[in-house]
Amino acid sequence: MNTINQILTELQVEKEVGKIEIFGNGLVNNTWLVTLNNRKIIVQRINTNVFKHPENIDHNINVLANYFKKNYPEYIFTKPLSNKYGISLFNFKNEFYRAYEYINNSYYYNILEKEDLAYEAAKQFGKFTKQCEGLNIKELKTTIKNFHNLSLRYKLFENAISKADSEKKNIANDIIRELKEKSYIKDKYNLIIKFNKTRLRVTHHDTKINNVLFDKHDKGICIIDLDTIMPGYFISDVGDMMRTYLSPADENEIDLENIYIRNNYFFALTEGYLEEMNTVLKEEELNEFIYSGQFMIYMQAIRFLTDYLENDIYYGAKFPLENYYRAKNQLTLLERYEEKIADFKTYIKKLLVKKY
Ligand code: GN1
Ligand code: MG
Repeated sequence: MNTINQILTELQVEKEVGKIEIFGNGLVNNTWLVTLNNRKIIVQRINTNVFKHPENIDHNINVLANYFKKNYPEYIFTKPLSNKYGISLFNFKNEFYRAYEYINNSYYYNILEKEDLAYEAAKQFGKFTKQCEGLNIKELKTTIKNFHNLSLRYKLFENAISKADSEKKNIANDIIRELKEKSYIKDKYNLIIKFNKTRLRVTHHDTKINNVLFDKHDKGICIIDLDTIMPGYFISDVGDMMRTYLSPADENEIDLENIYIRNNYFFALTEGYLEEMNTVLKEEELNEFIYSGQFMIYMQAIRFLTDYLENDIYYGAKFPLENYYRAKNQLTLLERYEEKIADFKTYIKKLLVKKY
């Protein structure tokens, strides 16, 4: 019996499997859509090179599901399906799987073509963190240690440079230099942490646009891909939205001309997020709102280039230079973003005076 059938048996789901398709375009886990007679199920295998303790993911999702059930019963929190013993994480031949009910009539986007969607998505992520304010973050586990620790990511990047083969290094020479020139972004991160300029909350850490489900009227239904929910900083969530909502081209775009920043998407995501989070964030955190974009785009550029130098062991690659091109893409995005900082500062200042 194949694994997917085994999972369906565990979950006591009728087993007329019509179709099994690879689903979505996540870089880390494997995901399948299973179409049954009258329902659809998502099955996912957790990448244990990345998530060394899948039980921590399971723990966090259970804590959150209980918390929402008690405090926000209307909130749609996508919990995996459980078997009759309440277990939702299955170990088959040392690989970890879980399954979700597919949410009917839901849609996701890889690239945004309407700013209202940026507003909606940002509101979803803001609302999530805001509603979690009543939960003691000590109840949650860390699913990936140092996941968004930019200081450590920078060290790993330097380490990868020193170990990489010279041919690879030659190809990447210009990007390596430019990323090193931008290490002030990492220095700023160190200061923010050292002086406690932001505090830990429940954050998602992967707020890219395809992690929000929308209904047919483009209203946000819920957030998905909950594996990296853990204690973290709002700059991760806001920054990843800026990284993935502002440009009309995504991280896989090779033609750098297509990468530019759409101001109206920045305004929309800022409004959506702050409508929820303005009462939660402290003034000194609001001051770092724009820095979030630099923080996450820079970190992603470093992560892609580190992976290129380390022979694509983390993200994999569909062609030899894929992660190199992705790093180049993110560096371009960062440059375009930094050109807008002055405008965005003026906008935020006005917004805060006008609204909050
Ligand atoms: C990974 O697998 P996916 O696409 O959900 C990564 C994110 C990166 C993203 C870049 C656990 O997310 O941090 O931003 O790729 N997740 C992990 O596309 O490393
Ligand atoms: Mg993810």
